Amino acid sequence: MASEHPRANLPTLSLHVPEPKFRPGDAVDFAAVGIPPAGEARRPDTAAHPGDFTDLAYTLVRVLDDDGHAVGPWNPRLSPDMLRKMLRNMALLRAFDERMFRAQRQGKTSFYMKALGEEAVAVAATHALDPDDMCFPSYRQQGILITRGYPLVEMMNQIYSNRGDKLQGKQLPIMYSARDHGFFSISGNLTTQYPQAVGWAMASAAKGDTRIAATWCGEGSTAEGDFHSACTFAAVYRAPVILNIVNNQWAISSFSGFAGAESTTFAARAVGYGIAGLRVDGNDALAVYAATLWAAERARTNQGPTLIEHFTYRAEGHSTSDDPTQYRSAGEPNAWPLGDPVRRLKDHLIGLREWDEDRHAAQDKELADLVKAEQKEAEKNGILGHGLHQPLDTLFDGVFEEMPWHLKEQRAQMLAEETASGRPWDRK
Ligand SMILES: Cc1ncc(C[n+]2csc(CCOP(=O)(O)OP(=O)(O)O)c2C)c(N)n1
Ligand SMILES: [Mg+2]
Repeated sequence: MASEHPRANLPTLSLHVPEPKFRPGDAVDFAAVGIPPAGEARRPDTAAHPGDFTDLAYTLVRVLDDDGHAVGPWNPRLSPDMLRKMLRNMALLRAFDERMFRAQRQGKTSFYMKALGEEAVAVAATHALDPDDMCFPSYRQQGILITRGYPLVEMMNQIYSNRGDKLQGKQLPIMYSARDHGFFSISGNLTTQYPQAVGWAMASAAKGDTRIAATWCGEGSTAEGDFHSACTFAAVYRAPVILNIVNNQWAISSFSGFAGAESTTFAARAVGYGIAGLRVDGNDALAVYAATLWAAERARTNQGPTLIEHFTYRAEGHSTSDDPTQYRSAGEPNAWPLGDPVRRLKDHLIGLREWDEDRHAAQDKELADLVKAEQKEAEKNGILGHGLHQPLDTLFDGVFEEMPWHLKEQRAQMLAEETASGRPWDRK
């Protein structure tokens, strides 16, 4: 006779629901985060087969040691001038973020996202790429534009959605687009940039071009289907693309465990696809630079894609709409074992006797003044809440090369209604 439960001798099934180690109020100890010594990871030839160095997906490529020395086979041996340039761009990114965050708090824009603690990821990678390589970023790689010399005032015009905004207020603040700087339009829909980057890289190869593509997404975004279809295409066609995962431990209030971090590394995703995979200390500008240069060389010589996990930490809230004290321990940022990327590069330069604290403080002041001056310029074009900055009829521009008939009709209807309402649309 059947028992009440069809298989009463088996345990009932249950699900594992990940839980972060530390919640608000908890003391933080990151000792369980395995940090291998700098200089330990091997550096394979760029022509090596991905299957021959899968170990690099489970360790950390690190160049800067705890004393600020550059050690091991990944040391890119950059000139002091180059190191100073990189440091300056990272510090400029930090100054820019600080100022724009404050502008949001002052009600001058509706939204901002900082990259605090992650400055090395975008800045060092951009220095290692060629200026005409095509970037497909997420919303946290404003360091690409800053490193490529995109005018800060243009970034601010976009953040303010003002008269000077080249995107005519059509994008959420910080979702830049700069074709002439090799910076693809940012999308709020997570990970759409991945298949786009792979498609662009495939087209570059199909046309016999020499330019490669690079893309970035957060660790949480690797859970999107787009991530996986992009990896399949990149692997199958050996597309000349660098696939970056910025593992900053958090996806708004969800910790990395919800995207799979409890079971394996994000770089290990590469192994299943047969893609070259590297796991890199994302707070070490020299490691990020070296890994990107290595991946770029693979792409340029038709060795195919490389997936790089940048192991880092999001030191502040997800965006100006977020309050991280509600879901994580306030002790986390300071306890993060890989330190502050700006301080680590600064210490390295000081150790080389190519920099000092006074010069650094003077540079910080100079950069803060520069950002302030650019902000003043941008604000001449308007800020949030000071009326409509773009004529209403531009609402329909710039989407289709030729406007379809139904949009023409809608535009005409909108303008007719505006006129009939007696309120002039142009309230600049
Ligand atoms: C398809 C989609 N799903 C959800 C969201 C909402 N959302 C915006 S950012 C974000 C977290 C992303 O985290 P991660 O990929 O780790 O990137 P990070 O913000 O840490 O750089 C989420 C869930 C979205 N914008 N698009
Ligand atoms: Mg994240």
